[in-house]
Amino acid sequence: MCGIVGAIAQRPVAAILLEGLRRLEYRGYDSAGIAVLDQVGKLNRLRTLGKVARLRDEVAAAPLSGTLGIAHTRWATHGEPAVRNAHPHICRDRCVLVHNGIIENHEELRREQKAAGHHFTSETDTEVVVHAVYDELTAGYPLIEAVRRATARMTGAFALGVIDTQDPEHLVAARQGSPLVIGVGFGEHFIASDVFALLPVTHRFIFLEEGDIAELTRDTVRIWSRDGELVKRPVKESAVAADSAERGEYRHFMLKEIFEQPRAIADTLEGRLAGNRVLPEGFGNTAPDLFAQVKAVTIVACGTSYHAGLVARFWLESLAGLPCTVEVASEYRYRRHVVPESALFVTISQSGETADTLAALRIAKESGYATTLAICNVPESSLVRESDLVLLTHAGPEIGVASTKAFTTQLIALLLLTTALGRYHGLSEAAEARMVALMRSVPSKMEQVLALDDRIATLAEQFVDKQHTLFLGRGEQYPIAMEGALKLKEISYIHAEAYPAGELKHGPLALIDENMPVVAVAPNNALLEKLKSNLEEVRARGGQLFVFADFAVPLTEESGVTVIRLPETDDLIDPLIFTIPMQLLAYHVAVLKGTDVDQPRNLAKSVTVE
Ligand code: HGA
Repeated sequence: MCGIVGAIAQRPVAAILLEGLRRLEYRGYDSAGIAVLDQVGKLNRLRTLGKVARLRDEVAAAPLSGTLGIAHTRWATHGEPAVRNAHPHICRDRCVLVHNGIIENHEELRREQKAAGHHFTSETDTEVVVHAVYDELTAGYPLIEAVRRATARMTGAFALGVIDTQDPEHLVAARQGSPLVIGVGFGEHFIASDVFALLPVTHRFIFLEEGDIAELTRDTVRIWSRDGELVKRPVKESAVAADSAERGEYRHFMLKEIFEQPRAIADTLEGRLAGNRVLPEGFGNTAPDLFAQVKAVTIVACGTSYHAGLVARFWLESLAGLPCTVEVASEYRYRRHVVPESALFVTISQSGETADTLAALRIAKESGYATTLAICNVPESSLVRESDLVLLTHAGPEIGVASTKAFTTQLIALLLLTTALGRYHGLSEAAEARMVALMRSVPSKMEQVLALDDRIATLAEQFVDKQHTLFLGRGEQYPIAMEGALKLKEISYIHAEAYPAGELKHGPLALIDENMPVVAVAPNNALLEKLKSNLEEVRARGGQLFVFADFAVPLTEESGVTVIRLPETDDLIDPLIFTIPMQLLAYHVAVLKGTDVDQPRNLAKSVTVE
């Protein structure tokens, strides 16, 4: 959420900053801004409402020259999306900064600063930071010290890029609770919210740690830790290709990412299997010993990742025999909990920077969990760095705000976890071999489902004019129904809810009429007969049913009942296979409705604020 980019170079930086913003746009896109210090020390700032392309057009019309600058793409937390609230924020033409995060004590600081004579031009929490840094600069402190002193008074989360217009030789960056990387070039240095922003200019990165403050010149980077010590952080080479976040021939990133799932699953399995077995070492060298001691599992995550956790609960309890609880991180972090004995604490997050999930992990570490494990798509993320064990999903960059391939790779990672843990809890070798074979079959089954794209595109026409949709599933398909409903509401703005089908008659059945399409996820499993009865309850009340069922399911199409046939699979991998038509349905409905599929309104990816 909110994208930051900054540069100090010997060449003009405006184009680099704008390209960085374009690559960060998935993080926020309600407004954007750029500030560049020109050769004569004059600061030029441009801010626009809406997407980065608009800012780019304005810069094209009024070019910005200069070799030191910062830029920002915003996802508003405090103050409506408006030009006056867009970053960079400036104090008295001297101090300029961009911010990602939330300053929790901004009201108190604002009161003080107003009393001291500062004039506020925005409703953002951010503005108190720029005034505070200004006060320290005018008290005579150099920029790095001014930022340190000012941020010492801030509570909450921030990643900052700061410039003093009277000091064109320095760019200062600070990180506390929001991600920030430094890009290392030759005679130039950069900052950004993630590595993708900077891939066109460098592949060498320093990942700032919590509490770090960095001072960048064209030739040097100096970093101080939260204790004020000058520290050395390693420079890491990124293997990610600069074009890995490009859309290619696809109309939307989301569609590209849906179609990438077979490859993403194969990549996530690679190196994690040996013959018929899962390699527990894939979770870390100490994993075999730690897994042997695990007696319970707690999973904490947000949004789509939470749905992955809910599926995993079925697997962990039924296959590994381990009690498992799953909770959304924003709830978990604010309640008292009982820590089960010898429990494994699992976090799931695409970005590894999800603020609530990260906070939950920190609480868990202090409250006595035996081991922590992160399932994550970004190797250098905070979640990965702070967990004992890690299983990286190899989904590649996911740019569409609605998560697709990150979800299914999380599911396969959780199946690997179930199998690895199961080994120490009574899962037989034969059962493990069967699970491994099924995992290996997922990519080809997914290819078969993707071939239904045209059929689902046609089906989508029946949803376009609807206000609501109900999704039904039972067992491990209930979280898949939840995920289907989430996808539909995120990108098509149709109100959608999921229910475990058995709950229908306890309330939601009252909603059923000819205007309420009902989507059911119906693999051929032990709960099928129960689900069929639930579907009859809908039909009897004139509801319009759309059933995604595998070939073996004895269901016939008739008036009011549309059946979409999927390849026959096995219970174990059904959640991965049945997710795909849910994604395609949401995608095609959104395209027909003409919404902004990759950047739906009000949302942003990588939720780094609470
Ligand atoms: N609080 C600041 C920055 C928002 C942000 O980081 N969003 O993810 C603002 O509202 O401008």
